[in-house]
Parts: sequence; structure tokens; C-alpha cells
Amino acid sequence: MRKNIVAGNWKMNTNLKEAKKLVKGVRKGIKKLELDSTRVIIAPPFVNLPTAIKRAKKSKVEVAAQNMHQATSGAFTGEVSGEMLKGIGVQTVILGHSERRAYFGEKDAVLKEKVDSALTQELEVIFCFGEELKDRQADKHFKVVEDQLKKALFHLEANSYKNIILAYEPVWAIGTGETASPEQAQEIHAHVRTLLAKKYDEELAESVSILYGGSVKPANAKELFANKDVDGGLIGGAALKAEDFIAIIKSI
Ligand code: G2H
Repeated sequence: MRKNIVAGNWKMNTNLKEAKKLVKGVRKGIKKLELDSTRVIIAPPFVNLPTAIKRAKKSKVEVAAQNMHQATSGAFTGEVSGEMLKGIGVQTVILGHSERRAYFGEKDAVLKEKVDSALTQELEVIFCFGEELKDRQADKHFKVVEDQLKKALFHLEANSYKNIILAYEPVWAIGTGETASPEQAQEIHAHVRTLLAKKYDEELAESVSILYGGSVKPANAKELFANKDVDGGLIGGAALKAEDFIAIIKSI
């Protein structure tokens, strides 16, 4: 059975003091919750990862990174490798976020390399994909999503998918306050499961958690998560306030 997952992508937010406070708030907030089939992940900025890992110890809060370089080491000023992340106790890394694609020029080919590198380091990957507004307006959203998945993931062997979480994040809904409707999210998630079933098999397609991301907040989380193929969310803005993040976790 696949797990439900609520993951907080803190993006370039939180100084050290804020990060400590936020981990504490999340940790405290989930303490009394029944989370048997739900995972809670937070993804602070690189510099706050060691502190977050330390403060999340012996709790159900897992800590992820927001990005990594595809090489193990080398002359790549300013970059961080999967091996380095693994070395400090990170288990999961977000790859392919639309902000990485849009502002840092990350194309499908480099994302494929990053995915391979992360899996080699035995890191779990939260792989983000999603169409832009112009794609949806041109009725190309199914095709765009399909291409993104094929180019970065479909070379993988079936057994790699035990370390892959997918996150559908329509670009037009990210940080805009605009959310995909539950129906729009469900139809893409179902489409992705069909693609996985065609490429691999039904069992694999049913085993992969597919999260929705894009302006998820306490007010809309329940109706999004109620969909059969929506297994939780990747939360940005609303993950920066412990009480909102907890309210979203409670919606699952
Ligand atoms: C999408 C999401 C988290 P937000 O980027 O990855 O951010 O919830 O602020 O739209």
C-alpha cells in the first residue's frame, strides 16, 4: 500500500532561528496525531539541514533537501552533491521543482542525471513535474506532463520506483494563490498512473505516491486529498507556519 505524504518545501526561507522554531512547531504538532499511513517531510534550505535533522531526531518528522548536483564532487562552485547530503543524514531530495526549471535552467536531461545520481546515493527522490499556463490553455497539459516523466524517469528499472515519489505541480498554481481544482489534480494524477502502468505494470503504478503541489492551504487541502489518486501534498507557503502545516497534515 502506498503511503500518504505531506512534505513542506521551505524554499529559500527561514534563518537559523526560524528554522529551529518551525521544526519544533511541526514536531510538537504531530506528536499526538495517528500517522501510521502518513509520512511528514520538511525540506529546509541546505544550511539549515543539519540543525533540522538534529531537532527532528526521534520524531516522525523526516528531513529532505530541495536540490542537489548530479556529480559526486568536483569544481562546481556553490553546489552540493547527493553524497554530501547522504553524509549528513538526509534521506530524501526534491528534484525538478518548477523554480529550478524556470530560474536555474534545469532541463529534463539534467534532471535525469540528477535522479540517477540521487538513486545511486540511495536517496529517495520527490520528483516534481507540471505544465505551464500556456500548455494548459493550449490543451497540452497531458502531453507536457507525459514528456517530463518520460524524459527524466522512464529509463529507470521498475525497482527504482520504491525510492520515487511524484509531485504534480502545475506551474500556474505555484505561489499564486490559484489552485488546481480537485478534478484537475485527480485527472492528471490518474493519467500519470496510467502512464506508469503502460510503461511498467499496474502494481507499480498503484505503489507510487503522487502528491499535489501548488497553493495548498488548510482551506483547500481536504478536498484535494480526498481524491483517489492524490496521496498528499508538497506544500510551499503554508509549510512556513507550523499551525497551517499541521492543519494540512490533519486533512489527509
Ligand atoms: C509549489 C509549492 C511547494 P506553494 O511550489 O513546492 O509552493 O504551496 O507556495 O504554491
